[in-house]
Amino acid sequence: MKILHAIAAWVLAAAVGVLCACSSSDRPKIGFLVKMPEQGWFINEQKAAAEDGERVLSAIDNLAAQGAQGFVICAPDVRLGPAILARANASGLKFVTVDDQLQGPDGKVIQSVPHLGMSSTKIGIQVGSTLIQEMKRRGWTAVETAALRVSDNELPTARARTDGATSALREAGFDPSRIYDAPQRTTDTEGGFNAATPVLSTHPEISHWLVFAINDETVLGAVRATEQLRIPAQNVIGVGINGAAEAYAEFSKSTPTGFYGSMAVSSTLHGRQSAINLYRWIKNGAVPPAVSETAGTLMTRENWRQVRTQLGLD
Ligand code: FCA
Repeated sequence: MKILHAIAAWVLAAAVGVLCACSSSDRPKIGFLVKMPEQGWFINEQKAAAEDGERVLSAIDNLAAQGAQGFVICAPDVRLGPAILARANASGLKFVTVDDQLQGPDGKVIQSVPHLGMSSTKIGIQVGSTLIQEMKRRGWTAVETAALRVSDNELPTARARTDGATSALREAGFDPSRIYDAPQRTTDTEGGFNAATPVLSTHPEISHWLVFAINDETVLGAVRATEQLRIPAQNVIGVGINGAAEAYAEFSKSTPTGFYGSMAVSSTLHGRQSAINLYRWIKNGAVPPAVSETAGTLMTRENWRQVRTQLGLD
Protein backbone atom coordinates (compact mmCIF):
# COMPACT_ATOMS: atom_id res chain seq x y z
CA MET A 1 0.00 0.00 0.00
CA LYS A 2 1.56 3.23 -1.10
CA ILE A 3 0.42 6.75 -0.61
CA LEU A 4 1.60 8.89 -3.45
CA HIS A 5 1.87 12.60 -3.19
CA ALA A 6 1.15 13.75 -6.69
CA ILE A 7 0.83 17.38 -7.61
CA ALA A 8 -0.62 18.38 -4.28
CA ALA A 9 -3.29 15.72 -4.54
CA TRP A 10 -3.37 12.63 -2.44
CA VAL A 11 -3.28 9.71 -4.80
CA LEU A 12 -4.64 6.72 -3.02
CA ALA A 13 -3.02 3.60 -4.37
CA ALA A 14 -5.70 0.99 -3.94
CA ALA A 15 -4.26 -2.47 -3.39
CA VAL A 16 -7.74 -3.83 -3.80
CA GLY A 17 -9.68 -3.95 -0.65
CA VAL A 18 -6.80 -2.52 1.35
CA LEU A 19 -7.16 1.18 1.25
CA CYS A 20 -5.15 3.72 3.07
CA ALA A 21 -6.91 5.90 5.53
CA CYS A 22 -4.55 8.76 4.91
CA SER A 23 -5.55 12.06 6.33
CA SER A 24 -5.95 15.08 4.16
CA SER A 25 -6.86 18.66 4.72
CA ASP A 26 -8.34 20.39 1.70
CA ARG A 27 -6.51 18.08 -0.67
CA PRO A 28 -8.75 15.76 -2.61
CA LYS A 29 -8.13 12.05 -2.32
CA ILE A 30 -7.73 10.29 -5.64
CA GLY A 31 -7.59 6.54 -6.28
CA PHE A 32 -5.34 4.96 -8.91
CA LEU A 33 -6.38 1.51 -10.10
CA VAL A 34 -4.43 -0.54 -12.66
CA LYS A 35 -4.97 -3.96 -14.19
CA MET A 36 -1.54 -5.66 -13.99
CA PRO A 37 0.34 -4.21 -11.01
CA GLU A 38 3.32 -6.55 -11.48
CA GLN A 39 4.20 -5.17 -14.91
CA GLY A 40 7.00 -2.61 -15.05
CA TRP A 41 4.75 -0.24 -16.97
CA PHE A 42 2.14 -0.13 -14.23
CA ILE A 43 4.62 -0.17 -11.37
CA ASN A 44 6.06 2.95 -12.86
CA GLU A 45 2.74 4.47 -13.81
CA GLN A 46 1.46 4.20 -10.28
CA LYS A 47 1.71 1.68 -7.51
CA ALA A 48 -1.77 0.27 -7.45
CA ALA A 49 -3.82 -2.84 -8.03
CA ALA A 50 -7.20 -4.06 -9.18
CA GLU A 51 -6.97 -7.46 -10.71
CA ASP A 52 -10.46 -8.42 -11.67
CA GLY A 53 -13.87 -6.98 -12.32
CA GLU A 54 -15.41 -7.76 -8.95
CA ARG A 55 -12.44 -6.20 -7.22
CA VAL A 56 -12.51 -3.10 -9.36
CA LEU A 57 -16.10 -2.42 -8.44
CA SER A 58 -15.55 -2.97 -4.75
CA ALA A 59 -12.38 -0.88 -4.92
CA ILE A 60 -14.47 1.98 -6.28
CA ASP A 61 -16.95 1.58 -3.43
CA ASN A 62 -14.05 1.53 -0.98
CA LEU A 63 -12.58 4.68 -2.45
CA ALA A 64 -15.91 6.44 -2.00
CA ALA A 65 -16.15 5.19 1.58
CA GLN A 66 -12.64 6.54 2.23
CA GLY A 67 -13.71 9.97 1.09
CA ALA A 68 -11.98 9.94 -2.28
CA GLN A 69 -13.36 12.34 -4.84
CA GLY A 70 -12.16 10.60 -7.93
CA PHE A 71 -9.93 7.96 -9.50
CA VAL A 72 -7.73 7.18 -12.46
CA ILE A 73 -8.25 3.71 -13.89
CA CYS A 74 -6.78 1.20 -16.33
CA ALA A 75 -9.48 -1.47 -16.11
CA PRO A 76 -8.70 -5.21 -16.19
CA ASP A 77 -11.44 -5.63 -18.79
CA VAL A 78 -12.63 -2.69 -20.85
CA ARG A 79 -16.10 -4.24 -21.12
CA LEU A 80 -16.60 -3.31 -17.48
CA GLY A 81 -17.23 0.21 -18.80
CA PRO A 82 -20.96 0.52 -18.01
CA ALA A 83 -20.52 -1.04 -14.54
CA ILE A 84 -17.62 1.25 -13.66
CA LEU A 85 -19.52 4.27 -14.91
CA ALA A 86 -22.61 3.32 -12.89
CA ARG A 87 -20.59 2.78 -9.69
CA ALA A 88 -18.70 6.03 -10.08
CA ASN A 89 -21.88 7.99 -10.76
CA ALA A 90 -23.68 6.41 -7.82
CA SER A 91 -20.83 7.46 -5.51
CA GLY A 92 -20.39 10.88 -7.09
CA LEU A 93 -16.78 10.11 -8.07
CA LYS A 94 -15.15 11.75 -11.07
CA PHE A 95 -12.83 9.49 -13.03
CA VAL A 96 -10.53 9.38 -16.03
CA THR A 97 -9.09 6.38 -17.88
CA VAL A 98 -5.42 5.81 -18.59
CA ASP A 99 -3.99 3.45 -21.28
CA ASP A 100 -7.17 1.46 -22.08
CA GLN A 101 -10.46 3.19 -23.00
CA LEU A 102 -13.69 1.74 -21.61
CA GLN A 103 -16.27 0.19 -23.90
CA GLY A 104 -20.04 0.64 -23.84
CA PRO A 105 -22.56 -2.20 -24.31
CA ASP A 106 -22.36 -1.63 -28.08
CA GLY A 107 -18.62 -2.35 -28.04
CA LYS A 108 -17.82 1.29 -28.84
CA VAL A 109 -15.51 3.44 -26.75
CA ILE A 110 -17.32 5.46 -24.07
CA GLN A 111 -16.39 8.95 -25.29
CA SER A 112 -17.69 10.78 -22.24
CA VAL A 113 -14.84 9.50 -20.02
CA PRO A 114 -11.70 11.64 -20.41
CA HIS A 115 -8.78 9.49 -21.53
CA LEU A 116 -5.00 9.65 -21.70
CA GLY A 117 -3.12 7.00 -23.64
CA MET A 118 -0.62 6.30 -26.33
CA SER A 119 -1.50 6.98 -29.92
CA SER A 120 -2.02 3.27 -30.61
CA THR A 121 -2.15 3.26 -34.40
CA LYS A 122 0.87 5.54 -34.75
CA ILE A 123 2.91 3.51 -32.30
CA GLY A 124 1.93 0.35 -34.16
CA ILE A 125 3.11 1.92 -37.40
CA GLN A 126 6.43 2.78 -35.73
CA VAL A 127 6.75 -0.87 -34.66
CA GLY A 128 6.10 -2.09 -38.22
CA SER A 129 8.56 0.37 -39.76
CA THR A 130 11.24 -0.60 -37.24
CA LEU A 131 10.75 -4.29 -38.06
CA ILE A 132 11.13 -3.63 -41.79
CA GLN A 133 14.16 -1.42 -41.32
CA GLU A 134 15.94 -3.98 -39.18
CA MET A 135 14.98 -6.82 -41.54
CA LYS A 136 16.58 -4.87 -44.40
CA ARG A 137 19.64 -4.02 -42.34
CA ARG A 138 20.15 -7.72 -41.65
CA GLY A 139 19.65 -8.52 -45.33
CA TRP A 140 16.81 -11.02 -44.85
CA THR A 141 14.91 -12.11 -47.95
CA ALA A 142 11.13 -12.16 -48.32
CA VAL A 143 11.02 -15.93 -48.96
CA GLU A 144 12.73 -16.88 -45.72
CA THR A 145 10.82 -14.38 -43.53
CA ALA A 146 7.37 -14.35 -41.93
CA ALA A 147 5.77 -12.19 -39.27
CA LEU A 148 4.13 -13.32 -36.04
CA ARG A 149 1.34 -11.04 -34.89
CA VAL A 150 0.35 -11.85 -31.33
CA SER A 151 -3.07 -10.29 -31.11
CA ASP A 152 -5.77 -9.34 -28.64
CA ASN A 153 -8.57 -8.16 -30.88
CA GLU A 154 -10.97 -7.69 -27.95
CA LEU A 155 -8.88 -4.86 -26.54
CA PRO A 156 -9.16 -1.80 -28.80
CA THR A 157 -5.72 -0.36 -27.99
CA ALA A 158 -4.14 -3.76 -28.72
CA ARG A 159 -5.94 -4.11 -31.99
CA ALA A 160 -5.04 -0.58 -33.09
CA ARG A 161 -1.37 -1.23 -32.27
CA THR A 162 -1.14 -4.53 -34.17
CA ASP A 163 -3.23 -3.17 -37.05
CA GLY A 164 -0.86 -0.19 -37.25
CA ALA A 165 2.16 -2.50 -37.40
CA THR A 166 0.45 -4.68 -40.01
CA SER A 167 -0.30 -1.68 -42.20
CA ALA A 168 3.34 -0.55 -42.06
CA LEU A 169 4.49 -4.03 -43.10
CA ARG A 170 2.04 -4.12 -45.99
CA GLU A 171 2.98 -0.65 -47.09
CA ALA A 172 6.59 -1.75 -47.25
CA GLY A 173 5.57 -4.59 -49.57
CA PHE A 174 5.57 -7.40 -46.99
CA ASP A 175 3.37 -10.26 -48.23
CA PRO A 176 0.23 -10.22 -46.00
CA SER A 177 -0.20 -13.98 -46.37
CA ARG A 178 3.08 -14.33 -44.46
CA ILE A 179 1.71 -12.54 -41.38
CA TYR A 180 0.49 -15.23 -38.96
CA ASP A 181 -1.95 -14.47 -36.19
CA ALA A 182 -1.44 -15.81 -32.68
CA PRO A 183 -4.40 -14.77 -30.50
CA GLN A 184 -3.43 -14.25 -26.87
CA ARG A 185 -5.58 -14.68 -23.78
CA THR A 186 -3.65 -12.39 -21.48
CA THR A 187 -1.42 -9.44 -22.33
CA ASP A 188 1.60 -10.69 -20.38
CA THR A 189 4.67 -12.85 -21.06
CA GLU A 190 2.87 -16.09 -20.41
CA GLY A 191 0.08 -15.00 -22.75
CA GLY A 192 2.64 -14.21 -25.46
CA PHE A 193 4.46 -17.51 -24.99
CA ASN A 194 1.30 -19.59 -25.09
CA ALA A 195 -0.02 -17.80 -28.15
CA ALA A 196 3.24 -17.98 -30.10
CA THR A 197 4.30 -21.58 -29.46
CA PRO A 198 1.68 -23.43 -31.57
CA VAL A 199 1.98 -20.98 -34.47
CA LEU A 200 5.77 -21.16 -34.59
CA SER A 201 5.69 -24.95 -34.29
CA THR A 202 3.37 -25.34 -37.26
CA HIS A 203 5.75 -23.37 -39.49
CA PRO A 204 9.12 -25.09 -39.31
CA GLU A 205 9.72 -24.02 -42.94
CA ILE A 206 10.14 -20.41 -41.81
CA SER A 207 13.63 -19.59 -40.63
CA HIS A 208 13.33 -15.85 -39.92
CA TRP A 209 10.66 -14.17 -37.84
CA LEU A 210 9.46 -10.64 -37.23
CA VAL A 211 7.46 -10.47 -33.99
CA PHE A 212 5.02 -7.80 -32.84
CA ALA A 213 2.17 -7.42 -30.34
CA ILE A 214 0.48 -5.04 -27.91
CA ASN A 215 3.42 -4.70 -25.51
CA ASP A 216 6.91 -5.77 -24.46
CA GLU A 217 5.72 -8.56 -22.19
CA THR A 218 3.86 -10.26 -25.00
CA VAL A 219 6.74 -9.93 -27.47
CA LEU A 220 9.11 -11.26 -24.80
CA GLY A 221 6.85 -14.28 -24.33
CA ALA A 222 6.92 -14.92 -28.08
CA VAL A 223 10.71 -14.49 -28.14
CA ARG A 224 10.98 -17.05 -25.31
CA ALA A 225 8.89 -19.38 -27.49
CA THR A 226 11.35 -18.98 -30.40
CA GLU A 227 14.20 -19.84 -28.00
CA GLN A 228 12.36 -22.93 -26.82
CA LEU A 229 12.05 -24.03 -30.45
CA ARG A 230 15.76 -23.37 -30.98
CA ILE A 231 15.30 -20.63 -33.52
CA PRO A 232 18.59 -18.68 -33.36
CA ALA A 233 18.30 -15.23 -31.76
CA GLN A 234 19.82 -13.53 -34.81
CA ASN A 235 16.90 -14.88 -36.90
CA VAL A 236 14.31 -13.16 -34.74
CA ILE A 237 13.42 -9.46 -34.64
CA GLY A 238 10.90 -8.70 -31.90
CA VAL A 239 9.73 -5.14 -31.33
CA GLY A 240 7.54 -4.42 -28.33
CA ILE A 241 5.85 -1.38 -26.85
CA ASN A 242 6.23 0.25 -23.38
CA GLY A 243 9.95 0.56 -22.65
CA ALA A 244 9.77 -0.34 -18.96
CA ALA A 245 11.62 -2.67 -16.58
CA GLU A 246 11.10 -5.81 -18.65
CA ALA A 247 12.77 -4.17 -21.65
CA TYR A 248 15.75 -2.91 -19.62
CA ALA A 249 16.29 -6.40 -18.21
CA GLU A 250 16.38 -7.83 -21.71
CA PHE A 251 18.71 -5.16 -23.10
CA SER A 252 21.07 -5.65 -20.16
CA LYS A 253 21.71 -9.31 -21.01
CA SER A 254 25.27 -9.95 -22.15
CA THR A 255 24.17 -11.60 -25.41
CA PRO A 256 21.49 -10.06 -27.65
CA THR A 257 18.20 -11.96 -27.76
CA GLY A 258 15.44 -11.86 -30.38
CA PHE A 259 13.95 -8.89 -28.52
CA TYR A 260 15.40 -6.17 -30.71
CA GLY A 261 13.60 -3.09 -29.47
CA SER A 262 10.68 -1.42 -27.75
CA MET A 263 8.69 1.66 -28.65
CA ALA A 264 9.07 3.40 -25.34
CA VAL A 265 6.39 5.68 -23.97
CA SER A 266 6.63 7.61 -20.74
CA SER A 267 4.64 5.70 -18.13
CA THR A 268 5.79 8.41 -15.73
CA LEU A 269 4.06 11.03 -17.84
CA HIS A 270 0.93 8.87 -18.17
CA GLY A 271 0.69 8.48 -14.42
CA ARG A 272 1.50 12.08 -13.57
CA GLN A 273 -0.57 13.77 -16.28
CA SER A 274 -3.68 11.66 -15.73
CA ALA A 275 -3.53 12.43 -11.99
CA ILE A 276 -3.05 16.15 -12.74
CA ASN A 277 -6.00 16.12 -15.15
CA LEU A 278 -8.23 14.55 -12.54
CA TYR A 279 -6.98 16.81 -9.77
CA ARG A 280 -7.75 19.95 -11.78
CA TRP A 281 -11.17 18.61 -12.62
CA ILE A 282 -11.97 18.01 -8.95
CA LYS A 283 -10.42 21.23 -7.67
CA ASN A 284 -11.30 23.74 -10.40
CA GLY A 285 -13.98 22.05 -12.45
CA ALA A 286 -11.62 21.96 -15.46
CA VAL A 287 -12.87 19.01 -17.50
CA PRO A 288 -9.85 17.14 -18.98
CA PRO A 289 -9.48 16.81 -22.76
CA ALA A 290 -11.62 14.00 -24.18
CA VAL A 291 -8.47 12.24 -25.43
CA SER A 292 -4.78 13.05 -24.87
CA GLU A 293 -2.33 11.03 -26.94
CA THR A 294 1.34 10.31 -26.31
CA ALA A 295 4.14 9.28 -28.69
CA GLY A 296 6.79 6.55 -28.74
CA THR A 297 10.61 6.52 -29.04
CA LEU A 298 12.56 3.50 -30.23
CA MET A 299 14.57 1.94 -27.42
CA THR A 300 17.22 -0.70 -28.22
CA ARG A 301 20.26 -2.29 -26.58
CA GLU A 302 22.28 0.64 -27.88
CA ASN A 303 20.31 3.59 -26.49
CA TRP A 304 18.03 2.31 -23.72
CA ARG A 305 19.75 4.19 -20.94
CA GLN A 306 19.49 7.53 -22.75
CA VAL A 307 15.84 6.96 -23.70
CA ARG A 308 15.03 5.98 -20.15
CA THR A 309 16.49 9.22 -18.84
CA GLN A 310 14.88 11.26 -21.62
CA LEU A 311 11.43 9.91 -20.80
CA GLY A 312 11.92 10.29 -17.06
CA LEU A 313 11.43 6.56 -16.44
CA ASP A 314 12.31 4.76 -13.22
C1 FCA B 1 -2.10 -1.51 -22.21
C2 FCA B 1 -1.04 -2.61 -22.14
C3 FCA B 1 0.11 -2.18 -21.24
C4 FCA B 1 0.62 -0.82 -21.66
C5 FCA B 1 -0.49 0.17 -21.62
C6 FCA B 1 -0.05 1.53 -22.06
O1 FCA B 1 -2.80 -1.43 -21.00
O2 FCA B 1 -1.59 -3.80 -21.65
O3 FCA B 1 1.16 -3.13 -21.31
O4 FCA B 1 1.11 -0.91 -22.99
O5 FCA B 1 -1.56 -0.25 -22.49
